[in-house]
Amino acid sequence: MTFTLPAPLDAAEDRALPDGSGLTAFAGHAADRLRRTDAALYDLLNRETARQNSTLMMVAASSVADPSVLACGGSPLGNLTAEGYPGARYHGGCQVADEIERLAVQRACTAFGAQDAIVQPHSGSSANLAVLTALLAPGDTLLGLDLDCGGHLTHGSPASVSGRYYDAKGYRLTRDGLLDYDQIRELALDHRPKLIVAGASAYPRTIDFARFREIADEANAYLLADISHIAGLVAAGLHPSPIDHAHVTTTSTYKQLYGPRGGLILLGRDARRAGPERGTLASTMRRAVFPFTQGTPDLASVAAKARALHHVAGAGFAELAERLAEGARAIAERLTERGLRLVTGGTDTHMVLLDLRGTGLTGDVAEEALESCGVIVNRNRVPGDTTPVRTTAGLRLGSNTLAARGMDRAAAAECADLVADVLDALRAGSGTLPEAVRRAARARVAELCARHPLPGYLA
Ligand code: DSN
Repeated sequence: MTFTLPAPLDAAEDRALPDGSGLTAFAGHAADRLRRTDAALYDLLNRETARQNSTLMMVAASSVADPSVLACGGSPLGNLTAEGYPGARYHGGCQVADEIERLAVQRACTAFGAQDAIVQPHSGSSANLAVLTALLAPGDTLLGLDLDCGGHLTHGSPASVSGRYYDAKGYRLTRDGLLDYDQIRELALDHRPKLIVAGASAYPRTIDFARFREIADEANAYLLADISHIAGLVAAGLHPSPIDHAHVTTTSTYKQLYGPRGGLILLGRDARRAGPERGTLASTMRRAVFPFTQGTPDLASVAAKARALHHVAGAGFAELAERLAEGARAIAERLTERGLRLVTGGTDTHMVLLDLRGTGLTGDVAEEALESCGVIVNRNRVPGDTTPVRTTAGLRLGSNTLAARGMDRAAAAECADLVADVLDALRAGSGTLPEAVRRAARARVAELCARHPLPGYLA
């Protein structure tokens, strides 16, 4: 691919907006400037927008942010350098940013019933690493769900700092793919970890955070709850909340919170208890983010979090969360009726994990065939999987974006039928999808997307 350098705007074109034009004019002006100065990038961004509009996003770790969230992220606030926290910055010019960050903190606390929140982490992973570095010394023991059983890289995988710099032990699942609290307790009492992580990237069932806290207390460990995948269900009261059970809770903001790329650290009843060194647990977490593991925050992203959290704390969010839980149940039921095997046999969340063992298919082949039809999912390892990580014996599906499109149970079941039809044809074709099946599936995707457009997006 060759690129030509964009031509600079001539003086007549390179005009500023008149004073008082406001953000609405700025956004249009900014996009127009991009179009005129960098057609290649402008076209790529347009293509990506069109792709999102015209495909069924069923990746469980994703969602779609309201355009007003994206507007915050693209605002001139992103120009501000502002290390520190509201009222205690290391740079001037932060009066407005301070108000915005305080608003984000207040909305995070309201949405989750938390006592305190840190809204600066650049991602869920950054939030987790900040917590680990604040509560553990290098070499200390932590106990998290094994990556192969659905844990996250930052929960102790040797591929991450969390497994390289700490002595990471992993708990596994029962034969039915469920968390085994007796085993977790046994491991906690044997290894005496300083921190236990409750949370997962690929676990479709309810997590008993109260039980985790009992185990952590018995083992004299901190409990970190990572609710990245289920934060929306937690906020809506459709999954038990860890906020007052865990010492610290983390989440990313771009999954079930329908927010920007970013993370949050939340504290409940333990916020004011003493931290491991000085100050409270809350002030320890604040220092853990800045200056310990991050520098300047992305305040445009903080504003976008504030916008998304306003929605999460608002009246309409429970309906959306209900729809995504219903949608996932409908997908699980329909796939089961169609003869496919699900890890744990179903779901309590937005997530459905398909176990492809015995079908002759692998996750990579299934993912690629579905994508060629406009259905976006991700290959995922399933408990007991012996395939390489980029092959996998499973698929992970989720309902976050379908719910945002307004899809009810029936529409979600249609999506599941589409998935099952493609997988059936792929099996019959020994891993090759017949062109006629692909064409028919694409037409169904186009029809579903047209019937349920992404709210607020360009058609
Ligand atoms: N944590 C990764 C996942 O679950 O896919 C990315 O968000």
